[in-house]
Amino acid sequence: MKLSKYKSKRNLKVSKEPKAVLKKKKGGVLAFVIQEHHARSLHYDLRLEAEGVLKSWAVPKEPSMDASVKRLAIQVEDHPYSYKDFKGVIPSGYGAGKVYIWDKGTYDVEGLDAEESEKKILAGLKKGSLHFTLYGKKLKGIFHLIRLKSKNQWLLMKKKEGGENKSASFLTNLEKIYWPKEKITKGDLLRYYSSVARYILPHLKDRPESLRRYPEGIKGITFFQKNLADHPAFIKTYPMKSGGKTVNYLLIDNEESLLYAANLGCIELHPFFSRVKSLNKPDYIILDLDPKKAPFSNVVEIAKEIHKLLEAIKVPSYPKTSGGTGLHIAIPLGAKYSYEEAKRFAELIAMKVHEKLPKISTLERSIAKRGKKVYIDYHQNNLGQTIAAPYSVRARPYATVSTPLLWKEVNGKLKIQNYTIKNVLARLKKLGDLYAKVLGKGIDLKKALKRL
Ligand SMILES: [Mn+2]
Repeated sequence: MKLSKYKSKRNLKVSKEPKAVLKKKKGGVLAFVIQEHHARSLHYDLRLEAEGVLKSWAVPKEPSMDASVKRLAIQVEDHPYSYKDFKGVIPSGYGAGKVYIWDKGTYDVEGLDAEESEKKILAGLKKGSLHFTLYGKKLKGIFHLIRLKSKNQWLLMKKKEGGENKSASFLTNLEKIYWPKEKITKGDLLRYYSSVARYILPHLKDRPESLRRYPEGIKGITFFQKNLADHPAFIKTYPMKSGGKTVNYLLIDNEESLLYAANLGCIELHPFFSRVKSLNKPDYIILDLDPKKAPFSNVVEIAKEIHKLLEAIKVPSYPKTSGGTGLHIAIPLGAKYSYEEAKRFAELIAMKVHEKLPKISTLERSIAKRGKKVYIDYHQNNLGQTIAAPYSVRARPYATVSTPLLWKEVNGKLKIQNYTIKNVLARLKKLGDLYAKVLGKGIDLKKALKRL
C-alpha cells in the first residue's frame, strides 16, 4: 500500500490532515506544492505529484531561485494527492505545528506532457537524479534534485539560466486521441502541421506566440502559457517585460519549432499581429465577426458588406474562416502604422457597416446585450492580442482549420465545418496561400481614410 507509511505516522482521527487515499483521475497537469511547516523546527516541504501521490522532501532552509544556493532536502514518506491543498494546524503528535502554503503550481519535465513527465520523475527517483520545471508563483524554472550518499538525503538546486539545454525527447504520445469523436490523434495533428509548414510558417515567423496548451486533447484540461521557461536549445524565445516580470515568448520560425509547439499540445497557434522588429506596428488589421447565437447567414451578409465598403475605397481585404463559428477579415498594413491607428480604422469600418446593417450587426461588447446579432469585433487590434493564425487547427469538433477563402466563397453555401485537418492541404496545393498578400505591402491608411 503506497500510503501506508503516511497512515502509520499520524492519527488521522485527531489531525485534520487529508485521508490516505490515492488520486483517482489521471492525466491533465502535474501539481507541485511547497508547504511552510512550523514544526519543532521550521522547514519547507516540497511535494511533486507522481503515481497519484505526492513525492515529498523536507527542506530545512527556504528554497531559492539563486542557482548558486544548494539546499539539503530529506526525502520523506509519500503524501496523498489532496495534501497539496492542506494548510492549518497539525495538533500534537507527528509534525505538530502550523502549515502554510508557501508556493504551488504545476510542473513538467522538459515541456513533456503529464504522462511522460511522470515517467521521467519516477526514473529519476530510482537513479537518484531528477530535474523538473516548476511553474509556481515564487519558484519558476528548472530545478534539480540530486541524491547524496546517505539514503534519504538529496540536494535541491535551481538550474543555471542560459546553460546547455537538454534536448527534448521531441514528438511524444503520438497515439493519444485528441479528438475523441472523430478519432483524430496527436500524431495526426503533428502530421498536419508538418504538411502545411511551408504555408503557415510565414504567418508565424518573428511573432511572439501565445501558447494555449491542450495536453489531453480538446476535451481535456487547457491552460495558457506565455512564458517558456524550459526548452531545448533549438527553440528561440523573445523576452518581453510584463508587469515587472520578463515573459519569454516562443518564436515559431521553422518546422522544428512548429512541431515542438504542437507536441506541447498547442492545437491552436496564436501569433501576435506584429513582428519582434516592429513590435508596435501590426502587419494587418483584423475584423472578427463573432455570431454567438446569430445565424451564420448574417455573418456572411456582414462580411460581404465589409468587402463592398473596402472595395469602394480601394482597400484590399482577405477573409478566412475562424475555424470556430465566425469569420476573420484581414487588411494588410505592412507594419507602417501603430496599433492605435489600425484600431481606429477598424472601428470606422465597423461603425459604417453597423449603420448599414443595424438589425443584424452590433458593436456591443457585452455578450448579454448583443442578443442575436453578429458582433463586429475591432478590439483585437492591440499589442499582445491574438487570434488563430491562418491554417491553425482549432480545438473544436471536426478538427476545423482557420482557412483563408476567396471572396466568392463567402456566400450562402459556406460552412466552416467543411475546412478541416483532413482537406486543407489539398486546398493549399490547388489554390496556394490565399493569405500571402496579407503579409505584403500594406495599404495607405491616409488615402483610405480620405476616400472613406
Ligand atoms: Mn513537514
